[in-house]
Amino acid sequence: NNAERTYIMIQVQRALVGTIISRFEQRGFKLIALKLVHASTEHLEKHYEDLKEKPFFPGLIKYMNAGPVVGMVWEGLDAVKTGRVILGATNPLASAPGTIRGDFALAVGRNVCHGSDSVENAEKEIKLWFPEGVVQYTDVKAEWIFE
Ligand code: YYY
Ligand code: MG
Repeated sequence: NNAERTYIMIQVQRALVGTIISRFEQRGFKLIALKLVHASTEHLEKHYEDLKEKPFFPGLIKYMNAGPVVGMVWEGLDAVKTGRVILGATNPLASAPGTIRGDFALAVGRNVCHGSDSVENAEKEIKLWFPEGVVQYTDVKAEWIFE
């Protein structure tokens, strides 16, 4: 699906915002929403609600609330799965070099970025972070990227 959307979120403190945006731009995705926020714990608990029984949940919320994040929505062919490939495996130990986590992270609890894991969760996350909606425009490079 050429119009699939994924929600990608990055920790600002590692100073990788530009790098991560570049990788999604260069791959051919279309940026349709972006914001810099210091998310509340309540908001983050909603975002990660599927994980609330996990032992690492409190640490995860604390880490994501410790500084600002950039949240964005990228659109394009298989955006959810390809977005996850660009980010790498959850545990940086298993992330291939060339991925965000494989290049810039070592510890699972400090793995820099979030990416939606299914189309259904992407839709939920996009609504949660961008209740005002995304930006509509024509991606002029699209016909050079999609058949
Ligand atoms: O989707 P993804 O971010 O790759 O992993 P999730 O299973 O959704 O977990 C979210 C987040 O929680 C993960 O990126 C790091 C953290 N985490 C952790 O600190 N320790 C674990 N054993 C598993 C996940
Ligand atoms: Mg996840």
